[in-house]
Amino acid sequence: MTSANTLLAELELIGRDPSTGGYHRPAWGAATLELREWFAGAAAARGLELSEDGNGNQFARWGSGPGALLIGSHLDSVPDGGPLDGPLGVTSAFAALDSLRADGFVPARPVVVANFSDEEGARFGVACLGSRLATGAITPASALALRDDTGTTLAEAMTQAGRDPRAAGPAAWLAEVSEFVELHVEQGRSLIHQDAAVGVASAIWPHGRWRLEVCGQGNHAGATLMADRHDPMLTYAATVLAARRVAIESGQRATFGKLAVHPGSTNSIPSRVDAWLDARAESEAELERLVAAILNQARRAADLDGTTVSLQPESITAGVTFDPGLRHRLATRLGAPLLPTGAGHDAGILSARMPTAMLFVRNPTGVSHAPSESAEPDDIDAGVAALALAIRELA
Ligand code: HGY
Ligand code: MN
Ligand code: MN
Repeated sequence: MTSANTLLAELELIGRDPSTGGYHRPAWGAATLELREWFAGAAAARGLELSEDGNGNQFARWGSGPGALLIGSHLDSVPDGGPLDGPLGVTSAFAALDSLRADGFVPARPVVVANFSDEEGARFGVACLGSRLATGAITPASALALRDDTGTTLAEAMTQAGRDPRAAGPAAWLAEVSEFVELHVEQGRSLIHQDAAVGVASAIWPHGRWRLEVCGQGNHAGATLMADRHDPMLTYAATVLAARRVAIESGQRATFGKLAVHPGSTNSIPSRVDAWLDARAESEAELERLVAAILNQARRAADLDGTTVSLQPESITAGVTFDPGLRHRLATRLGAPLLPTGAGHDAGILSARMPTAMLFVRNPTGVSHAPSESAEPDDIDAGVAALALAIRELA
């Protein structure tokens, strides 16, 4: 019987940047292909039936027939991400099965462990690409045409990984699954404040990603008078500061975490700046207001700078209220608090097709999407025990 801590240690070096301790596990990259091999090995070691749908979502099945309980999470990461966002859910799923089987538990219906492909959307820009494709939340045509920063399409990346992109799209396995329970490291500090090792998700905030494109006039950094400039970097800078002010004033969240400056020359005024806005709010109306206010500020800055701006949505995720019956049943059975999250998850996408729930494991610092993301080994064990209890309760 292996604990989730032991299984996590097996993944420790895969895609790890020794200079930061962070992880680079983009979808269809070498690290995630190695992680797929690990997943296949973990399934084989437990006699679980391994399968993969046309979108790259991997499954390890215990038992046969319809009405399965799905557990698991994802193994890809954001650039320089932490060790737990995703992998904690997958390793805890295998560890929970191990502990149940060690106790002689036999589920009344199949239990399936999932490794969802490209949850972070870090490479192709759309979050939860594997579960969106499987549920029809995005069409194969638009997904396969998505390009990464090098211009490689998802179709090309899948082909290079030995997959057939023509198989991408709505998946048959959805008809055989009746609920999904995803365990995930908490990305925040609620459980610390509530002195609880495990929590149950109540909701996911609506959120999305927009590409801000600012066009100006490339020119010489030394020869161009300040009064004669149309510098897109200034418009971008004003927009970032405005986004922070608007988000603070409205109690929502706005982040510019990715930036591309063209041509990126030290002694040239840029001609164009592309920047990516991640905006999240407690309601759809608040999110709309937040993004509109940021665009308005960008346009005002552009008027002053003599530049032009556009803001294009790239990945939009509606708010999710987790199935009230299921979350209440788990919170009661586990004696765990309910808490909302500002982070998106595959469980959010699948909630459109079946009752889903999430279990959160306490994160002492709350930090995530950064190398220092952590959880205490005892809390990780508590998460596995909670997941095992949830499986007993549901399967
Ligand atoms: O970005 C998110 O909310 C999630 O971690 N993919
Ligand atoms: Mn994440
Ligand atoms: Mn995640």
